[in-house]
Amino acid sequence: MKNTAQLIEGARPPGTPERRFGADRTTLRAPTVDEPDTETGEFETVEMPSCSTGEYRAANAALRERAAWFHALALHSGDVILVLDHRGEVRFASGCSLKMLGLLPEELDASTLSRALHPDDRDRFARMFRGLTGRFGDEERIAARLLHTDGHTTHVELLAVNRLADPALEGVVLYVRDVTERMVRDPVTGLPNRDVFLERLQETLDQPVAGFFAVLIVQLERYEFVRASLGARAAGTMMAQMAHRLRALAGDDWVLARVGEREFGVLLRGLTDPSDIPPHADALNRAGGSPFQLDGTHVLSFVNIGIALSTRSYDSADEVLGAASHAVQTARGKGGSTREFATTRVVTSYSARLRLETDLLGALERKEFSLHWQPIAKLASGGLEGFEALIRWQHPVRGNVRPDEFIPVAEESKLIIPIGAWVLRTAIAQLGSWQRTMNRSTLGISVNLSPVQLGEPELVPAVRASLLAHGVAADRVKIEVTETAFVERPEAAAASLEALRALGCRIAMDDFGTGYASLQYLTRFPVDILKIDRSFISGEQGLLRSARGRPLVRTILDLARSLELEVVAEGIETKAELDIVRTMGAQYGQGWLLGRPVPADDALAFMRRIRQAD
Ligand code: G
Ligand code: G
Ligand code: MN
Repeated sequence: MKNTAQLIEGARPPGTPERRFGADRTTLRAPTVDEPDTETGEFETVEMPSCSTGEYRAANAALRERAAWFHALALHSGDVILVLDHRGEVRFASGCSLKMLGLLPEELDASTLSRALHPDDRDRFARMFRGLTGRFGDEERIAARLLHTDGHTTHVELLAVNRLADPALEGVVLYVRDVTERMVRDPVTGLPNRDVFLERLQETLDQPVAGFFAVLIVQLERYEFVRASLGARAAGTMMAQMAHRLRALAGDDWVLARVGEREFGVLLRGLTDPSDIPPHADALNRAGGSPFQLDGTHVLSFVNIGIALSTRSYDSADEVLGAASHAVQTARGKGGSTREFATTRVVTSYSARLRLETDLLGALERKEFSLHWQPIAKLASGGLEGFEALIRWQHPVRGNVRPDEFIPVAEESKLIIPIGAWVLRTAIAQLGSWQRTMNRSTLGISVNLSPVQLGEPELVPAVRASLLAHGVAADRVKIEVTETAFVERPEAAAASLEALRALGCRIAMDDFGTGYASLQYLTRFPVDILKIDRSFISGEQGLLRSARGRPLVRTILDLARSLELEVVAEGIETKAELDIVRTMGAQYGQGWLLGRPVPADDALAFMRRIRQAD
């Protein structure tokens, strides 16, 4: 690099105006060019002493020849060099720099560099350049990205040297070093690094394909112990050996990376069934379980795995990785080679989350929760089937906090267990009271259950106790669960739902159609009712807005009929939507057209009104 730096100082692109050398600048030296003179075999410098016109001309010719020689050398050298004028316009580019940018020599123009710099790097470069042009002889180093004409990005380190006041050059020389490899690859394991993983993950989020994806974080245990006892090199070897095992397991479509000091990231794409994941997780577990050979010793270790599924809606790659990291910590907390699904998006910042969690802790005692009730109609007769209970939280400072915001936090902290128990108790008590007031024992309710509540031993006894206490028949209570419950806790979900059903409750699959592999679950789990997600009724994919809307809803209804399931169409907002789902044969409907969620008193008033109308 240094050699070429000095080389270029002597180079002058052909066609540029000849420069005069002042008395004190009569020598053009190429001191470290280790190229002997072809004739004498000696290293030479071109001397230009003060001289006569004839001598001067001869020397000048020699110089020009030499300049052409240097120029050709620079042009064909393996180095990536650009020479910019004081405005930052390209005056010279070596062949390699053209190759790096994907340009033909004739495509080079003054603005080549400003176009080739990644848009996010242009300002920074310009600022550096402006600063540098005022300081002759100074150099600046800056990291940037260059865009190839085929669209790919090269990570480079730029060394800019100000030779503007050097009459032989009158430019800023830019040496470009490709550091892509270093930027994208972890040198210890040879795997792509965290940045690359996040980039690929973001691409996957941005361009959804069929199926869903999962991010698994594999955390190697005993890494710290190895580092502390055998040293950093041994710890690196341990990671490298683990990486080797992971590569052997990786399918073609896996994205595998080192995402942390002792964490690997695995991105599995194009999954069609969540049951695809456990075998992979088991294989990863086994890979971590065989001994590592470190400095002649065998070290036994194991891994913990955190899993985030795209079935929960994440906005950014960071968020997915955060959720999987969080899950790995939970898994670790349980001790000994476990895996854990992320139960939630990790909400905003930890401090905000913690505050919310602290507030939630006292919310039950302070009686800040209430239930709102949204009517569910029988579509054939237009009569009232019942209500869905929807929790509301009146926060003392923040006011009304949406369930979408606090339920995930409650799930993660397991506070959803007492909160969910309160919802069930309160909802069943309310139903008992309404049935008596309205003298209508057929009135029903739906209660949403979090996956976290499934598997909780107190769940079923508590429901049974409430039903008895309020004289409510179990078949008037529907338990709504989302597909997530089946994915994340299949055994617990199946056991709890079977027990609730044995009690006489009915099970509804909520938000049906938004997940995947739903069909399998319908046969594997006890389900009585499908709630078609509102996005298929009134959303973008809905009945009136998308050509796919109607066939989709019709297919779900056909499926439900053949499996003898009842269907609730959610999100009915207009008369047109109501007519369509009714004609298609959905038994029940729910949505703003039929009634918004309202407090219990309003729900009672609503019942009285429609009874009068009957
Ligand atoms: O009301 P709406 O904004 O009301 O509800 C938002 C989400 O919160 C819905 O997906 C709904 O299923 C969920 N939700 C509402 N009430 C409860 C509840 O009592 N328990 C659980 N687990 N989820 C609820
Ligand atoms: O996930 P679940 O089905 O439990 O969600 C119920 C949520 O749907 C509540 O937030 C409720 O307020 C909302 N909701 C109910 N009916 C409609 C509707 O017709 N349109 C829209 N956009 N949301 C609705
Ligand atoms: Mn629901």
